[in-house]
Amino acid sequence: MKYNPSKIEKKWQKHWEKIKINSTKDEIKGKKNFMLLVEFPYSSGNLHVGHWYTYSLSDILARYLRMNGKNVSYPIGFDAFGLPAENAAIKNNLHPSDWTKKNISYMKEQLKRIGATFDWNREVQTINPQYYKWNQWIFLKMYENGLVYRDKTKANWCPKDKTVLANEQVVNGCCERCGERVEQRNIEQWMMKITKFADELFEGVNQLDWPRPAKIAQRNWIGKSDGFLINFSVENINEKIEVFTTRADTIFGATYLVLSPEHPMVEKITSDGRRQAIGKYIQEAKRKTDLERQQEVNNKTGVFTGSYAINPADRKKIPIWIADYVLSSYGTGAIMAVPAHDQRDWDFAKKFGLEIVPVIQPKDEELPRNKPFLGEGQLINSGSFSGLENKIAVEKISLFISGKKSTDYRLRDWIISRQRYWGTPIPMIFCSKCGWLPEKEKNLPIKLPDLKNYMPTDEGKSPLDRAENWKNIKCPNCNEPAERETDTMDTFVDSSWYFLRYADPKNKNKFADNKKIKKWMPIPLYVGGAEHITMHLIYSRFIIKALNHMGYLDFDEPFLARRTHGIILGPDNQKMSKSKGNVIDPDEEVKKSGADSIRMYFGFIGPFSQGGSWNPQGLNGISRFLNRIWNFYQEQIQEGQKPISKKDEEEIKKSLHLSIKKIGEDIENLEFNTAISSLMECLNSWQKVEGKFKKIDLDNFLRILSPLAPHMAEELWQVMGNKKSIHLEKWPKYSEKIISRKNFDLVIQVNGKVRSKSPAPVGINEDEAKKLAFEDGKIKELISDKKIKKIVFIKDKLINIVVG
Ligand code: ANZ
Ligand code: ZN
Repeated sequence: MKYNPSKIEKKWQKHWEKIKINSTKDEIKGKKNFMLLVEFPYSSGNLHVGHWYTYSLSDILARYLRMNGKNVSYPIGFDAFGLPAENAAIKNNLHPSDWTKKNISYMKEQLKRIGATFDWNREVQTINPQYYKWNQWIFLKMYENGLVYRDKTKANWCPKDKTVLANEQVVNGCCERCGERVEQRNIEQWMMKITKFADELFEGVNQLDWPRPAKIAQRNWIGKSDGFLINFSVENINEKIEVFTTRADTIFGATYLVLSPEHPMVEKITSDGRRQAIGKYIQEAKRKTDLERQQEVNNKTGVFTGSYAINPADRKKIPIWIADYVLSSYGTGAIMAVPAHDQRDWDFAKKFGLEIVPVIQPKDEELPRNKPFLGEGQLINSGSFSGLENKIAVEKISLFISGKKSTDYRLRDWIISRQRYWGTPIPMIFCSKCGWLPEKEKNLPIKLPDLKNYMPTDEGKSPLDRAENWKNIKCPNCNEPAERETDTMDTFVDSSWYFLRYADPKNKNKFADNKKIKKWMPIPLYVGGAEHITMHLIYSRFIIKALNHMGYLDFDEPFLARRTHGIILGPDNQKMSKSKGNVIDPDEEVKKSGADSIRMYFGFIGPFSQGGSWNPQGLNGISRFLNRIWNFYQEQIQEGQKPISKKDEEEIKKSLHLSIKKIGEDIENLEFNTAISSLMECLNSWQKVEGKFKKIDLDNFLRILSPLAPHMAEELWQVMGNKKSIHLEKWPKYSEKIISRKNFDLVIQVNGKVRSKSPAPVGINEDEAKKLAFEDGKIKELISDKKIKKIVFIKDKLINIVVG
């Protein structure tokens, strides 16, 4: 029989579904639960190669863990609200609902074709009102607990997508979704108070088993800084300006102060002659994003206020400036500028001719003349502190000028309102008499109305504003006419807790039952892309901490371990894109080569964390390998073969057990490429041997093949006469003794002359050595009809057959 994947794969996929290999009970006696989480796909299109890569390789781990006694749930769902889906729908001239539903049903078929053992009973779709009801519920609970608030702030506005974006969704000043340059608009927004958890989010990273870059990205995003608050009094005005600095040691070099244009004291300290210039400057600063303000390296702008402050260290008079390189949203919105030791301050001082006073002398070198010195050294020009190591001076100086210890974070609160249609309605009501009121819990879910015209508007209003019947309601408080909030939620709210729902996807009374959550959470392993290193992972950690803080969860980190997968590039080593014409259609590939070949090829392409480039030859190589396995078993089941020799059996067992060990370890470490190499080595050494193999060895080989090529392994398993599914089998045990067994070349002599050599395990006895010698073809011939007179055996060396 020939290997025909398209014939066997469908058959087994149906069978597995029937015998429920993949649907997990909440509890199985004697087994530990393990929820293997993979990021659920956006349903803005079909599955692309990247999805297939992640989902099929993670499935290898899921199957392996099942064989190793874990009660594994491998759930999946669809992240179906949001900008990308809505934009794609508009482009395709379909209602977002029709578009996403169509995608979901096609994606489901695709997911089944990979042969992945997804736990379909736990499927979640974020567009299901029974799902987003809990977005609304979480929002209301957070509102009750002061973790949601409304504020008019400078927000990032994407002119193309016509919506506000969170800071995390702005990459280098552009919309993360469409690449358009983001503008600043002052809009009232719903915000989630992620900053309340800044320290917990920062410290919590330490205990996580995550890739280093992911941990670093989390810490950088939160941006914790330990420093001091220092007061500068203003000359002739009874006011103090507080600055935040991490470098109290440099205070004797502070030659001017800078306030951000938004600083509340600007008005007060501006001298009359400077008022006009300052007013104009403030207007200009308003148009820039924080990022632009920080990036303007060569073009620092600013204006002098006309006022002076007193440096508390040496009582010197220093000018107070206003400049937009100081942000209002960080520290106190005011700085002491030390141009000799800070690049931004240096640029500014050079441009405006301000004084530069060096206060740190580097150890064995001169102070640079045309740039600031940023390193460590000894204090100079610093009164009684001169001579101290600058690091040691930090605490001493801050004591001297009565600075207050203070920690600051770069993290900003999360703006979650979007002026777009395709999202969860925000469950708030505005009454002109009573103000903002939360929707009653019993009215949830507030369903997204079906709108014919869902196109975004230019004036920053949500399309839901057109849903008159939906929008206009009675105030729950005074019964007068009131209006629903028409903004919808950022999709990242939907995905910040979806994994909780996997524990109990159909629950009507809670986002998930506590007992069930306990059985599965926190998630032991989360597999996903490097692009989610901040947004999704920060938001999820935040929402879990918030739920924990409000008493709804008893853990506060959702993902104990995280592994990142690489990406699959096109055959030309470029990122796949339609315009480059290098897109690989996984459906076509599966049709041609079968899911098992694709799975194994993905595994083989490179380390999972790095991905690799698609190479048709590589895929052919894997298909040939699978064919070799197939043909090997076809030969093995034929009748009338001689059993293999004892010696060969030793070799067979050794390479098999080595593979059992290696493949197991590799799969656990998500190193599928080396696992597959080891399987190849095993088959290579097996194919050097002729004769009928022992069934137990043949069965064990299929067991270790089964997570990698589940369909073929199942088919051959049945061909071998086994009845139950191979995917209910245990991972075989290897024997350390067999693996570590060493071979030596047993020298075989006849009448004292070396006639042959045979690999033999170290320590074999005379009888075993005799057997090996008599099995040897050459020796057999030489002694065929002769009489054996004597045998000389030297352990671990030689055997000499004396014949007459
Ligand atoms: C004096 C000084 C001297 C500073 C020196 C740095 C170097 P990190 O570490 O990122 O937290 N800073 C404070 N508030 C700011 C704001 N709102 N906008 C822009 N810059 C601000 O940075 C802390 C440093 O950033 C602070 O320490 C302050 O400058 C500046 F040789 O104070 B430093
Ligand atoms: Zn009212």
